[in-house]
Amino acid sequence: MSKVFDLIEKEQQRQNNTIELIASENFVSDNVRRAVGSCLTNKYAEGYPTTRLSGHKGRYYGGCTVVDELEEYCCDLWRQVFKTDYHVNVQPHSGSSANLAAYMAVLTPGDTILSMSLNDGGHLTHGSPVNISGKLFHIESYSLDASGRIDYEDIANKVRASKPQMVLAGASAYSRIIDFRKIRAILDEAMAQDETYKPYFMVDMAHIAGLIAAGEHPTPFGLADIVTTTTHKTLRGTRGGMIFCRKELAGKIDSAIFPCCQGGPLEHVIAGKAVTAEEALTPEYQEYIRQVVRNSKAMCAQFIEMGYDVVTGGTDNHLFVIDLSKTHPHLTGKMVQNDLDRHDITANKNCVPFEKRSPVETSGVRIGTAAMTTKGYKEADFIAVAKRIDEIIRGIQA
Ligand code: DSN
Repeated sequence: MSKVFDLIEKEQQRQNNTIELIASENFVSDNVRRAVGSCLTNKYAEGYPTTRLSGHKGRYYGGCTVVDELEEYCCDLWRQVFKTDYHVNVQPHSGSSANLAAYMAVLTPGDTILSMSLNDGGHLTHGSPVNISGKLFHIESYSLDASGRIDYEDIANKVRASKPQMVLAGASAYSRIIDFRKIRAILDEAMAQDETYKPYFMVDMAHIAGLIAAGEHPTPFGLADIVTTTTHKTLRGTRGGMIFCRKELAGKIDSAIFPCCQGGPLEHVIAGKAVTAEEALTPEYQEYIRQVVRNSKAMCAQFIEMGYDVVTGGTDNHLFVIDLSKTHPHLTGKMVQNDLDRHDITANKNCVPFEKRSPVETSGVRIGTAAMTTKGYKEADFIAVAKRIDEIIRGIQA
């Protein structure tokens, strides 16, 4: 056996034997793995299917008849999953590529993006100074209120004050419903007051995409101009990204992915995305998502009952963030993450709103229920895990 397969076996054992609470991870089906490990990995297919309506059609290589059909099938499935007629591009290799392409499609370097900062629960690619998004664009951040919820009044004020070319909603550590309708209304009002103002509304739904697909979170479709996502979090699919957009932006989005930000698409991964969509359309998947949310609420309530401070005081989705800064000021998120690791529980340190520590230390821990719900955990199991985590935390020597 080669060293690589030894290591894969070790990782398989790790995944079998740990309690996985990282909110962005999940366990894919055997069919997703079959598709991603298939012969499609051998095929080069720069370009788009010949039937593409965006104006970008045709591949730069021969032998693409099958992958053309596959890619269009994949796009059709995802429109069904999200009950939308938006244009969809399934070629982004990741959420980061999808976001960069979305910015490149409609913005010019130097334009202003109004988004949630990484520290407050946003994402690295939403304008962090260390990411290309923060290097190419001017970033303004909207605030959270004292309870840690998005301050929509602050979005309205900042839209009026700095007239961003894009308002970006979406988060990687935010446990509450995001009111896309309210943000749309803020932008509509600003546009009504200034006819020359034409901002784009983009939603990065990566974390909550599965909830949106199952009707457990309000949809951004029909409200946002561009919607990006990954396929591997609550959607429980292969790793990768996608971009949806209003039809009039189709040409810009397609050329921003290829040739601007990427070369050849990963057709084996597109096959994995298609299988993911087939699965997301089943009643079993919808019930899975409902259980993810029930589990998250039950576990979160248990932490609160044990005296923990949960950001926003609860959760509406698949995750929540425990803020240790008041209840356990001597502990950092890093210390808790490391100790949980030692006890075969995997979670990640996370900044909390108004964080005083560095992103390497942090004062919080993010917990998600999507992965262990796939393994069959119910509310009682998550409550038991919460109690175990409390024991471990109480045992940490600061
Ligand atoms: N960094 C990922 C997460 O854990 O939320 C998202 O890309």
